[in-house]
Amino acid sequence: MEPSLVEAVRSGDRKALARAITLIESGQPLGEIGDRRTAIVGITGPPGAGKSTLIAVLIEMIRDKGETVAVLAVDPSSPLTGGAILGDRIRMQAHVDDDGVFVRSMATRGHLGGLAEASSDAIRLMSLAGFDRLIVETVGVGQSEVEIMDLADAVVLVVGPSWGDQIQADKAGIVEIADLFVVNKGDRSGALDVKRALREVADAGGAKVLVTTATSGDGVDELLAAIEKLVGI
Ligand SMILES: Nc1nc2c(ncn2[C@@H]2O[C@H](COP(=O)(O)OP(=O)(O)OP(=O)(O)O)[C@@H](O)[C@H]2O)c(=O)[nH]1
Ligand SMILES: [Mg+2]
Repeated sequence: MEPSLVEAVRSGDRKALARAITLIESGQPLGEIGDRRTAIVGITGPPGAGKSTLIAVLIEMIRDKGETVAVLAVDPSSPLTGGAILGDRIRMQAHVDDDGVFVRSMATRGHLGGLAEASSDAIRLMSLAGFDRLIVETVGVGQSEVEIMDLADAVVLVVGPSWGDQIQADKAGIVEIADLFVVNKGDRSGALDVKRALREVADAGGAKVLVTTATSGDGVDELLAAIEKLVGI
């Protein structure tokens, strides 16, 4: 990519960042851009678990602390769950004119270079742009998610209260790469059973298991604190 554009991104130019990501989406390789500046927090999990809803609450909390935040949602919004795309959720919460929030979605299925490569380039670029926080949302529990999450400094796996049976059958290994587990929809029955099942796999690696209710915000402050501890501030 054009060095002057990369330099503009590094200097904090949000329009340049948006343009550079569009170029990546159209297949342009990023190349070497040097070290990242912002730690990458990956939030992944099955469709409809509540990842975007949680991220919208996290954005509120991060902004309340006076910090800036960028979010990349890779392949957002599964048509199966009817989940709103993250950008819509943020707009609903009136961050559309807030310069301290940058939200971008990337639909990359069928992308020439593959889902993992294009999104990895976009993530590296966003990490250069000088935000205090960087969150990446991916949907699913497959190999692409594992590849994207390889880039993250901390991986949070969000599941819903019906995910118990899936934990042992996790062939792609997303459970193994998670640093923190969240059972969302704590207001629904079954959440505590899933927490117990996750405990067994989490304990070995020392990862925490939290329960949240994204729609009410319950437990999300503990989630933010746990994330901050993982990426070290
Ligand atoms: N009852 C309940 N519903 C929730 C909770 N969190 C999210 N939801 C609902 O679950 C649905 C999916 O939420 P999303 O945040 O879009 O989930 P997602 O994991 O981002 O979904 P995809 O991006 O499509 O995979 C929406 O209708 C939310 O309102 C919760 O804590 N409790
Ligand atoms: Mg989502």
